[in-house]
Amino acid sequence: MSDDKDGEAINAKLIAAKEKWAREKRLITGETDEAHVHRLPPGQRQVTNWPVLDLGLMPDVSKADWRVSVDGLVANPVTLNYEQFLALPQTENVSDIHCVTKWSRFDNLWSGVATRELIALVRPKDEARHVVFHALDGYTTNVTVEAFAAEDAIVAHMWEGYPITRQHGGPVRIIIPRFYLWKSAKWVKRIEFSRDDRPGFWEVRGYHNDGDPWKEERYGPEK
Ligand SMILES: Nc1nc2c(c(=O)[nH]1)N[C@H]1C(S)=C(S)[C@@H](COP(=O)(O)O)O[C@H]1N2
Ligand SMILES: [Mo]
Repeated sequence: MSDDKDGEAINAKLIAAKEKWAREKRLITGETDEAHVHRLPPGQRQVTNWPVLDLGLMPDVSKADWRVSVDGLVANPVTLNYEQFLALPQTENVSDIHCVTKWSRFDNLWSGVATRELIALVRPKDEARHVVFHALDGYTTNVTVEAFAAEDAIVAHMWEGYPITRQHGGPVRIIIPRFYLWKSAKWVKRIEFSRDDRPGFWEVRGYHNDGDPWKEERYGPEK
């Protein structure tokens, strides 16, 4: 009997505590960003490996032979070799990647050059609105200059502290975490600023032009 009473007393205490939390709105973070409320975009599942997806050509370029041009509608076009690329200010960031084939991988550590650093170097002209990535396998993909300039966008040469492998686009690839991974060109050789939008390899084959995983922009509007 007295056990029951103790139990009730404890319950009443717990309930009162939770009621107090509710009144105080305890545990509410104030974050309204979708990415923090639901970390997995709609239709995605989490993986812990890193699948390889590409056209299957897998260019094999050594660091000694690798070059990247950043050009088009810019005041100061440049072509950098690997050594010059590494001499630019380096940055690290952590981001989640989301593939249109429905896998997402959380917490990837990238090292490389922030896209903002490249923008500061080449100084895009006012008319530049779009960026086209050209890769060594002939692949292209397009983003807006605004998307290219995102704080977490990076021209990466390391993943988790290791050089990015050939399979994943090494020596150097683009990472733009806010879009599906098809926007992140592997084996990048040219970053071109342009006035007009130029849909890339998958964008002209039915993929969405923007590719925001949070809006599930997998495929483009019907034509
Ligand atoms: N150069 C190049 N970049 C590319 C591709 C490609 O075929 N060639 N495929 C894209 C697609 S569709 C995806 S899903 C991602 C896959 O990157 P991962 O193989 O490192 O996972 O690379 C993107 N970047
Ligand atoms: Mo993809």
